[in-house]
Amino acid sequence: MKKSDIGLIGLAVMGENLVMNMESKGFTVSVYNRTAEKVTRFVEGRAKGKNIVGTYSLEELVASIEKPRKIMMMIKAGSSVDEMIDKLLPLLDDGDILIDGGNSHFPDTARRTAYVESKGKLYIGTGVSGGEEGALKGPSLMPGGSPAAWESVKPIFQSICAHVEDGSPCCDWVGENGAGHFVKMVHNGIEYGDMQLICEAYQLMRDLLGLTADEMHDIFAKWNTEELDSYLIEITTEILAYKDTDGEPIVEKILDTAGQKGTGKWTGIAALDEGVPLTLIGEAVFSRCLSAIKEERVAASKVLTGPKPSFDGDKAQFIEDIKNALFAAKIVSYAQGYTLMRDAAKTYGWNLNYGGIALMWRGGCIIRSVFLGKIKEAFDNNPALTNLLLDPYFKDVMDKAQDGWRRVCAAAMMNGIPIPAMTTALGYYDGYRCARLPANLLQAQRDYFGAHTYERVDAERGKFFHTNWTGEGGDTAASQYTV
Ligand code: NBP
Repeated sequence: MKKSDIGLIGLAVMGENLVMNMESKGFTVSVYNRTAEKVTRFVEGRAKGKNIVGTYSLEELVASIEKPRKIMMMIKAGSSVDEMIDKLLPLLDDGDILIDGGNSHFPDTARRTAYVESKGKLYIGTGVSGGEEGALKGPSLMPGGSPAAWESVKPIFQSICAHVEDGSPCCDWVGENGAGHFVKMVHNGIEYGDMQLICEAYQLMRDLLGLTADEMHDIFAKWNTEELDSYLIEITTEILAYKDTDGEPIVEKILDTAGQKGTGKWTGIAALDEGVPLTLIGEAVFSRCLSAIKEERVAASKVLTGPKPSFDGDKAQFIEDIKNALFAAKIVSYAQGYTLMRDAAKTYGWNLNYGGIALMWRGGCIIRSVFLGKIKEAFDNNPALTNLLLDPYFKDVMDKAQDGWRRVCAAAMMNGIPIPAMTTALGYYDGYRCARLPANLLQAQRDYFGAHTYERVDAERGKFFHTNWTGEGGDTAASQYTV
């Protein structure tokens, strides 16, 4: 009997759909699940009559796959992946490939790659984005790990992934060890930022302009035909039109407390570790935290005062301004996310292809958008681009969008409407283009209380000075350190 092209462990929503996708592209897939009934249910249900082989032990699974074996785990991230690796390794031959398609944290993937390689096998940790539908019809795939594994896995991954209009696959090799999961983590962080920005646009329209869900639906529908054309704007448009059984918009009946699974938090922590100002994603994570303390907010709303929102300007102009604020802040978010990837690549020795990453995100995943095509062009034109904001196309957009963006931030502040992501993005933009920040005073403060020293504008970089500010401290300076 012909052996399978690949094996997959974990028949939950993602695993099942990926298997169906692989089979539909002509691959024979062996499947295994810890709870055996799920294998039976799958092979006798959705998988019936297809080139899908049910197996009931890891030994049976391994024996059914063509060498070098490729086994993809789509199981709950965390210690279950380590346990599964330890069960599989003794059953495999040298050169076989283990693939983790779960949402694993990138340091775990780096550790597992080294561990599996030390046993003579190869390892891939791949980001999979696009949810259930993406898994079935074409996800964005971001593989990293052992480079030697890529040639064997590439034909499968590049045929099951999403493809953009010109046929390019939304999947390419990202880099060594944890690079694939790092890029997926940043993708998720950017997703948090994009969602928060859309929510802020919605709050401005609802609470300042007093628009109805139907009116907002029409605005988002129009935006989805312009620069903001994206999956998240598209689903927002549909959500705003969706009515509950009583004919009222269901969105207004949903409790305003956001959940999170941790990948936004990981992105923020990675940015703090790298010393990269990833302010927008940080605010997006904190906004979810603020939303979660609903009871506390309700109590505070009865105690703390602020302005009553009122708008008597040109509504159509302000809606255009909100669009510009959303677009400009989104560009800042991607500029920050790309800076994080660039700095992490230096830290971890990855040779990341930034245009290629934009292409991987261009289709199949939650942040897919027309705009990512422009990011690809920017990095194709200049692979060493320091910051997306400096690309001529994006500089031009910022020039044109910023008047409206500033008006929106000012109006929100004056009317007491919280738009932390849009405003922090503006703070970053103004800080990044500021040749002289007030950090001279900050350095003076540090030197005053802790003799931490400072550099001078009239001396070469790297030369440090200390002032005896009070006349009481000595001339001894603290040692240099950077965080
Ligand atoms: P879940 O994350 O809910 O995991 C369920 C699967 O893990 C089941 O097959 C379960 O087997 C298996 N499993 C568990 Br739980 N503990 C196990 C263990 N110790 N040993 C072996 N198998 C174990 O499934 P999912 O939502 O399909 O996601 C799969 C992975 O893909 C996760 O890492 C997730 O973060 C990631 N992901 C999910 C999405 C999404 O939209 N859902 C998108 C992208 C990535 P059982 O049937 O025996 O309990």
